[in-house]
Amino acid sequence: MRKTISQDDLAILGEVERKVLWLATWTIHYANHIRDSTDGLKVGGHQASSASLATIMTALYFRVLRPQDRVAVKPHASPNFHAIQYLLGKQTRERLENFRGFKGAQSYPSRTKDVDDVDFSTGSVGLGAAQTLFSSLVQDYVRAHGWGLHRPEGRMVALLGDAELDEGNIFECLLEGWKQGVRNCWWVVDYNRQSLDAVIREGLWQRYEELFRNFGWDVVILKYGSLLEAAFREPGGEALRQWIDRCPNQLYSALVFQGGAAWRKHLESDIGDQDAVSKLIGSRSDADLARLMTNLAGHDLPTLVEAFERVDHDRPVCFIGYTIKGYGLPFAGHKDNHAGLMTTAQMERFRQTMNVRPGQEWERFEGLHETPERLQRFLDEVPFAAGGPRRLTAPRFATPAELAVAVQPEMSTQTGFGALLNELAREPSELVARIVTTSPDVTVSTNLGSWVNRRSLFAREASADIFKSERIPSTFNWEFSASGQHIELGIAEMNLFILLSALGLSHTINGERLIPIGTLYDPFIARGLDALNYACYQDARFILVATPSGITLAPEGGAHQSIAEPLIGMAQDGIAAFEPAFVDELAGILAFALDYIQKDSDGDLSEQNWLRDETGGSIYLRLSTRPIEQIKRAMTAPLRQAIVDGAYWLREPGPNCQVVVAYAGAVAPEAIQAVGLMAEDRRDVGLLAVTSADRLNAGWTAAMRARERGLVHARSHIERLFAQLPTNCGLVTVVDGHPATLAWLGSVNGHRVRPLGVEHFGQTGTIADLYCYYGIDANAIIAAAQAITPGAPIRHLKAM
Ligand SMILES: Cc1ncc(C[n+]2csc(CCOP(=O)(O)OP(=O)(O)O)c2C)c(N)n1
Ligand SMILES: [Mg+2]
Repeated sequence: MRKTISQDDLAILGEVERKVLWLATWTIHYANHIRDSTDGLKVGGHQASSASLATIMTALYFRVLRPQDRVAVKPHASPNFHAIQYLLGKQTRERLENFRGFKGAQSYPSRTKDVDDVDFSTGSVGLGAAQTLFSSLVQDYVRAHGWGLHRPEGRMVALLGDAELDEGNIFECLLEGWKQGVRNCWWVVDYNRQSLDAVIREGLWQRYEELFRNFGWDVVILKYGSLLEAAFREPGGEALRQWIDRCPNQLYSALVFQGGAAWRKHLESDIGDQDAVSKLIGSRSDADLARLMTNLAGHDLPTLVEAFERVDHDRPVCFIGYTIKGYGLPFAGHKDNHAGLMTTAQMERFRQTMNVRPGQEWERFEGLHETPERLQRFLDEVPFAAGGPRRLTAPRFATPAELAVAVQPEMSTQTGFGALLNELAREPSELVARIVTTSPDVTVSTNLGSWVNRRSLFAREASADIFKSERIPSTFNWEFSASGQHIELGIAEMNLFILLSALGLSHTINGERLIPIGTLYDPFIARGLDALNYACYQDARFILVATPSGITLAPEGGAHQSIAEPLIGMAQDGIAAFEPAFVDELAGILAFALDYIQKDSDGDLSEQNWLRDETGGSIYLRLSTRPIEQIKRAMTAPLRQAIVDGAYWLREPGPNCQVVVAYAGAVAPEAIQAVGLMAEDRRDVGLLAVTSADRLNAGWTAAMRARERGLVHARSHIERLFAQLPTNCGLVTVVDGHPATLAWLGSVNGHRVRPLGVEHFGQTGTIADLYCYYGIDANAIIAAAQAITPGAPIRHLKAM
């Protein structure tokens, strides 16, 4: 349905646009020149970038968007967003005054740090746009399963800078979106032809247009505004159009910066003395000529509103909106304007042109022509803001205390994971119905195959497995249906993490909770790391299962063998990392994980529980393909708790303990063997099974901080475990990963420590070859123990 905007509505929208530009510009100026508490780090990139998007954002937020729509805002347009929310009464003056300050409005829109309803956190360019695409897919997933149908379908909208399209993840997600039939997704490109350093290449829009069309998107090029379009219809207008169409980006930018007289000079000398067009140019003052020549569609409200409202389908749309970086400000168009900041004198002039009286800078309606009553009525009726809280909530699903799994005498954690999911897949519970698995082309090799056989693949349109209908035997049944619970992705790991981010925010975006589980090979976490970081930053909730891992993946060799990932697991905020050795441990951790990812983190974090478990988070399980002998034991509640807290004594150290071996993950057999072989030569040896270096470390750090703040009784799990250890015993730690993962254990009580692990790229070989070569086998553990503890030589130590 084509709607046209009335002159009345247009007038008021124009007033609002002025106000958005003013408030965003003033907010940045205030932070730098008035509050002046930015530690010398002046705001770069905000003033010009915000001005570039001010009109587009005004058209969207105050006219086009609906409460069910969700938006990812280009990082440097954050001041516009906060200004818009301020006008709508959702942002405070204090926070604007404190823009970029401690607890003030954030430099880049942040779901977790801002209070004004940011839908998606942005900052790392390219990720916000992809987040909207995957959020559209998640919305479809949710609705295809029959959930949330009482709510209207929303559009997922990204406002992105033209230089963001340089990021590879953009293309990865476009391809995936095409495969999955993405709908209801709008990308609005702020085509100001400037990035941070430079003016961009000529004709990029054509590349974009072809690219988006190839991926099935509708492309709407918004080039000229209504003034220019009207001028083109005047006599001589066609010559003007040809000139501007051919004008190189650099020259156009330079003329924008220089203003009316420069436009006239160039136009006259380029077009020459042609009657009609000379008249067209000559009839305008310098100021009018400048206004005409900079009247690009991205700064023209009627054109924008009309273009947005004309869309009457749910196919994805890319709008390429021509804009001017710094539009309306003195450095408009200047190629160095990214970090440009208006001087106090320039701001003073701008204040006057905006009719803002000194001291009235924060007044919402100051300097506008419409009456405050009329403006307020308009704001009260803005459709986008009419829907109540934008953050939705969803109830938690009850989780079982224990998960069923048949533990074989020998088993790997990866096999255990497959078996656990296979068992879960049989259960008709609500929780299991909400599980959605996904994997970047490693579904079968990460052992999700039997889960997928039972729960099938998701697609909005069903399709049969031809191998099955042709009766060709196959272990896997790849049937697609709208009720399927596995989303099969192409190999791009960035897409995995952005999809997990979108799935993991479904409770708050769609009001429907999902339990996302994503699998990939451990080394390829690095491939999607920034997307993982942003997923965690916006508090998305998911379980990441990374397998295989480490040099234990022996024959695969070299860089396929992950080294740094345990440290990533420790250092990455928002995700708790585990590396179990035994399948019963994994079962306990997975049961914990299903509950943990559903906990909510509203309100201040309490340090009552040193692991901040009350706030929940995501989970990372580092698993292995190495089958190891399982321990026959009954799982007790205290053992389960210790596993979840990060460690337990597999063999308690005696009162005269000389050595403790602390291991994590697949090297358990080596640690167990080494302890057995040392027993005759070292007293009371202890064996510590570490299931989560991350949580052990986090609890320890938090408890120390709490004690320093006066909570003298604060104790962490590792401090309790080490409480009885003699001070002079030695500590050997071993992990198939970087040795720093466990090396810190020596600092807990000041024990001498020898950390074993892998510091250099892997090799092809057998597990035995590699454990020996990198020094994480039983012999290396014994050698380390001998080196750091006094006493007779350990008899079983082979000559190395
Ligand atoms: C992944 C990433 N790399 C680099 C940056 C630093 N950076 C911030 S904005 C920007 C250029 C943005 O250009 P564009 O997207 O065209 O937006 P504009 O400044 O024109 O508004 C760069 C390189 C970033 N934020 N994220
Ligand atoms: Mg740009």
